Amino acid sequence: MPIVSAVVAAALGTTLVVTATANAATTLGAAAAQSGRYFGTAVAAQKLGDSTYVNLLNTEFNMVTAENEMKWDATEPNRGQFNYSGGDRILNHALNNGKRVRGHALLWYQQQPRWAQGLSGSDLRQAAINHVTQVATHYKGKIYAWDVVNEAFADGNSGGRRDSNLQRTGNDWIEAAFRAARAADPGAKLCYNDYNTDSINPKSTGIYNMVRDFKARGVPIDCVGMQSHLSNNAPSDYQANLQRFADLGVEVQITELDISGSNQANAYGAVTRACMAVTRCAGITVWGIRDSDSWRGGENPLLFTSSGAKKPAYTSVLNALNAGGPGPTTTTTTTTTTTTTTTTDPVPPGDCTASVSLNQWNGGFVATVKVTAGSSALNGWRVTTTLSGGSVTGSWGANGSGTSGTVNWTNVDYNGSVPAGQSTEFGFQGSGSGSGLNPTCSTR
Ligand code: G2I
Repeated sequence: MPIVSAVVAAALGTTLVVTATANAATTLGAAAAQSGRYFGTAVAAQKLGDSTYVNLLNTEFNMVTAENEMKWDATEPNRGQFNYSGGDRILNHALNNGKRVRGHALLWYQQQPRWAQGLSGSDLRQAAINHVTQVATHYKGKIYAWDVVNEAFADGNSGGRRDSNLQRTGNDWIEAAFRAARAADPGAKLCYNDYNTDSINPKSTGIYNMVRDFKARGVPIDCVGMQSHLSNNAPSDYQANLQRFADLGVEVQITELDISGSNQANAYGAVTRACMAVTRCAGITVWGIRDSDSWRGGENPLLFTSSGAKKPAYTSVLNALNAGGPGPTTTTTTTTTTTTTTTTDPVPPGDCTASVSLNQWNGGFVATVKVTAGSSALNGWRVTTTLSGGSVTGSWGANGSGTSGTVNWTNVDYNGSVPAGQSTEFGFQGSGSGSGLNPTCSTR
């Protein structure tokens, strides 16, 4: 995407939009945000005291996944006894620094606590579903997307499920988990996450068939996570594979990207471009920050060296994000115009105001809405927007009442409290026009 900056001037009562020269973003998160996407990393709680690590995290990324701290063994070490210390630490660091969080992972055949490994049948099913309910409830309103089920399909040519204690409780364990997660946290996107799904192959096709079936039967599923632990290359049909999932009506998210080998920089660029080219590819998460943070010891598969320097792969990702499609709602790559429209509703002191910054192009838009508290603090807010023709395809930081016409947006748990005079933001993306949103704010 040619990055454009815009000048909005009131001239004789009209709005003048001036398209200026390219003005590329300089961090991964900011570059991804230009198209309404995110760029995230896995984070390990024990590294939050390492200043090089934290500086890179805070500067470069706007999405966070707990590398291990939200898994079953960490969160429910004894049956019915929950421990959220590591997960909360990561979540709070992320939210306090304006980042969103992907929850990983509610159910997985690995990293189960010992007590669960010893269960089977209906006892295990009940424990598993209770686990989903409890953890999703603990984090309710704070998680952007949950990996509800991780790695449930077999490698190889069968296209079927992997054998596991969970699978032996009955084939419907996955849908039961998704339904429980939806009931516990209706605001979180619910993803199925797996690896070796980077091309059109029997395993990814097995997952594709499951997602199609879930959509047909109304089982709640919003996204498919492609882990993308790659070596040297992205498969040639990487983008086509993302696209076929997107065409089922789910988002795709690249959830654990790391790439080893001498072609690393090119391969990272190819993966990033593929995501940018797929309307419903919501964002990319790399599985660690520096090479020394990687689970793939010695393979150096990440974007920063062990001492925290940017690698060539970093530059190719950044360039691809800056050059990519204008947003998850369109594949138009030509003219993009950024219009900044600010609408401020006059309100009495103690109330709130809302303004919108709009990035729009032919066929879609991303709206970032700023909510500002008046002379007293807010404890919950509602913003009303009006869509004239366009419709909402995704949002963050607020719950919307619908996708077209008048939409009421209410705060989520973490951004309802706004000190006097201060602001918070939420956003949404849509198809069609985002003009005339005219946001108004009220307290709840
Ligand atoms: O295996 C790579 C990833 C594949 N997809 C799911 C991810 O959740 C998974 O992440 C890795 C973590 O990066 C590792 O850090 O999952 C591993 C567990 O299967 C994690 O390794 C474990 C070690 O095996 C444990 O010995 C250690 O106690 O990390 C734990 C915490 O450091």
